[in-house]
Amino acid sequence: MNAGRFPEGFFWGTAAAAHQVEGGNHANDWWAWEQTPGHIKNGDRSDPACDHYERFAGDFDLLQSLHQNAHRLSLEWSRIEPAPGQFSKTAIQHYADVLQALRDRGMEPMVTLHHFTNPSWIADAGGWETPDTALRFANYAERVTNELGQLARYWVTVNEPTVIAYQGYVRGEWPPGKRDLGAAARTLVTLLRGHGRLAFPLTRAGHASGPAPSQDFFGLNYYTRELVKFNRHYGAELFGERVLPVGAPRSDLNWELYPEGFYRVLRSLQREGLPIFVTENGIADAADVRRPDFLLTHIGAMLRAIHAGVPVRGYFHWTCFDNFEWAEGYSAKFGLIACDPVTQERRLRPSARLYAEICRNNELPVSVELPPAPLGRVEPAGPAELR
Ligand code: GCO
Repeated sequence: MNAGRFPEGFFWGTAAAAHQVEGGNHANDWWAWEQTPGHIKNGDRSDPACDHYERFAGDFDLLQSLHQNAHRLSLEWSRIEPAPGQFSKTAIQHYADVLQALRDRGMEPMVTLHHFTNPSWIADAGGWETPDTALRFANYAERVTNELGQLARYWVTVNEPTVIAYQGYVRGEWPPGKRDLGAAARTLVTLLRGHGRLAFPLTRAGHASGPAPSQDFFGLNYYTRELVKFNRHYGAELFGERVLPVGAPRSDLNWELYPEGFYRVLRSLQREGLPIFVTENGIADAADVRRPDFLLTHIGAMLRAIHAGVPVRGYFHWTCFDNFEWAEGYSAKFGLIACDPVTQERRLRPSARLYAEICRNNELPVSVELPPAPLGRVEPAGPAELR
């Protein structure tokens, strides 16, 4: 039913974030957070991660050989602006080299300006709870886009602002480790202001006269659905207790695998009338037993949405290499390619080859039926269900 070709020029790639792959990021709030026992599973730390800061050229060779024609990455603010107003020429040149390396390999870069980490000096000044952070973020972003704007056409301002607020200020499991709904709300407002401040110079819409929207495409990160049921003991989470359908297929992190939801979200974005990029979609699956089916059913759902007229322009699988998965450390394996943080050996999982076939042919090789969604009895999602 869903076999078929994707539109010409469709972007196929993977997504990653600086702190999760680079190694050596010691000047941000996450590195400080990682030093406290109990914060990260197994006491893991983000250095060395995939040592991608040093190995990016070889890594891109590998992704290119897998027929990927695009790549989403993030810039590490704390490297670029290690102290207020002091910009590192070395770091900016490094990212220029990274973007040029992608271009040289025929891979379109998509650049995220903020992917969860804050320079230590931003965290010390109150992080995103402080209204000034919006301005500081805009200053950094303006400098970066001035210097690197010629090398990338696609820019993402802030990755998953709601996750920052939820994990850092509602659940308190990420820095700054607060449980305070008011702080979460303030954080969201500042993140939105930061986005708004710099989106207006960045977007094509910003050059038009009159009121302008603050984006010229949608970036969708889709992993799972979350079902909640009312529970009066869950005040801190707005009375929503997470539940999972009994018997539903799950990832290693206990996230339900639900491709139908991917289709539905894509359809719901159609009315916005903007191009859509799937900026993340993936699964923690160390054994790679569920990932092949995950790829086929989710890419099938995306193709079905395209056939229904949804303007999806590209798909970035999360992720290329197993990497530092925040509070889960190295225990959650999202990579198409396994990466050992000790030996730095890269090893292709079978899914990497399946995805390469899809990228090479710009086509879904088989007809995929979406599995029926179990929705009858539910059970508590359990502690592994972090978001
Ligand atoms: C997020 C991030 C990624 C994660 C990925 C898997 O969604 O939290 O953008 O940094 O690693 O989603 O959890």
